Amino acid sequence: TIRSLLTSFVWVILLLISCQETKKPEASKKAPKVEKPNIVIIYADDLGYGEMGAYGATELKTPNLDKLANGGMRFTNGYATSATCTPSRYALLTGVYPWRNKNAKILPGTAPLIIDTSQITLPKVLKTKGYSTGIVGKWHLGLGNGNVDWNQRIAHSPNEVGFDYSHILAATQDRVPTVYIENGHVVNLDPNDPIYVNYEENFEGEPTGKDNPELTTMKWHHGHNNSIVNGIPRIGFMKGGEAAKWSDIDMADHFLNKAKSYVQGHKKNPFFLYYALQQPHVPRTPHPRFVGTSGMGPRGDVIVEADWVVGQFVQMLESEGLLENTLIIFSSDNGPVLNDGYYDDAVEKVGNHNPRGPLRGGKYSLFEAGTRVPFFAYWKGKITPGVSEALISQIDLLATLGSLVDSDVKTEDSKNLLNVLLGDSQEGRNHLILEATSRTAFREGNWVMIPPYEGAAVNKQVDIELGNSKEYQLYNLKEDIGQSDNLASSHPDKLKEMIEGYLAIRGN
Ligand code: NG6
Ligand code: CA
Repeated sequence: TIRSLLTSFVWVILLLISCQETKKPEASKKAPKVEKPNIVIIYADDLGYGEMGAYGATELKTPNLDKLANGGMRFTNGYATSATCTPSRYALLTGVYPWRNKNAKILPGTAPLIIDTSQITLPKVLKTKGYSTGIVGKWHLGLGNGNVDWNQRIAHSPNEVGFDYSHILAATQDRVPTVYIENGHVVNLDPNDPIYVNYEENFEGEPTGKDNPELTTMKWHHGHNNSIVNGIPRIGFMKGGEAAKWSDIDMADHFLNKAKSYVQGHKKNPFFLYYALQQPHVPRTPHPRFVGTSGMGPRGDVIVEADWVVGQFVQMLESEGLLENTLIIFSSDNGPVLNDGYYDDAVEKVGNHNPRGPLRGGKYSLFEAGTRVPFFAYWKGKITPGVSEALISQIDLLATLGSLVDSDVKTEDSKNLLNVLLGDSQEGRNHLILEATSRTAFREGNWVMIPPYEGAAVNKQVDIELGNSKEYQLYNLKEDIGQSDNLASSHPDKLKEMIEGYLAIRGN
């Protein structure tokens, strides 16, 4: 009988094993769809939560963006890590919270590269899986080692942190050097007219916005009164490099053409393109064919222009037969600002358009509009159109896209939210640290806690509430998306829990 017991035992084991084997294919069906699509991240500069039709804009027409947003997974709780550019871009590419790096602040055009060349980056991860990697557009993460000779190859550029190809503007459209840089070389530089850049002092004899207003076609409101290029006074001083200077009004077309030719040159293998638009950051310089199209002055016009370039880019993917095999992610590096330093009618002509949507604050702010931004993923035939309330941050793209290409790359801060991105799950992050000009706040579930900060409540120059208060602030975003009702004193237990959660990540 022991024998018969043993035989039945063996049978049971065999049965179990065979069951498991027949189950396997089913299980893998449920796993995230792992293929190797091309990946494109289109990243706007200072585009607010309420600036696209798909996010509730009524006055501004963004048909091309809306088509992608409504045809993909559109996030209503999608965040940039920060309320300014450099830190958000740092997190997007490295998967590391920018407040962990003291250099991740708005950078001058002469700042050294702030990503360590040995650090993990999104393009590096994709490269290990056979991707070609390119960046076209705004960089703003520093170049060189702090003492760049712009007339030589710049040794520390996007190419040293994972991009095979780069065609960039160094910092911002309002900062010198106002030239394009391709794979570390200033484009169109005439060796007989070398280029020099300095953020401390002017070069002798060079006009500035401050001293030569008669030479400017755009007037500065605050900052922006150093070297004048194309009639626009900039931040920082520059000399020489005449032939290399970009044309502001042609910038959108210029980057679009570079983005298109990058794709066309790399379509045989999977590619990753980081297409970083310059709009609607200042100076707002729409191409003449977009002037007047929004009725809101240059700021609205460059958003219409940005929408158009996205439409053109997608049309190219379609005509190349690449649309079904390309995942497109769209977002913005921080929230909106109207007057960011030039008199350009942004405030005067905004009319009924509400760049921040229902949110409070804007660029530079710890309130929601600083960091909550348009965020959607479009993948024709793969992502079923929908709206997701899941909490997701750009910092998660490293682990998420890593997972998509079958890499198990991890950082402490980046979460693999592939199922969320593809719409198979609504379970996003539990919590997120929000950052604005080195101040931080904590979101957990639907609650957000802003610790006390010294400093002005409002930045008067840009007319934005920064989120500073001497008191703790606690908001329930589910009931109060506009953050009008501070519940800190009426909900002491919740406040305590939020402070503990915050300190556990942020440290004391
Ligand atoms: C600020 C500039 C602002 C903009 C910003 C960077 C002044 C007074 N203001 O210092 O115009 O350039 O930096 O914007 O100079 S960001 O989107 O790149 O972070
Ligand atoms: Ca920005």
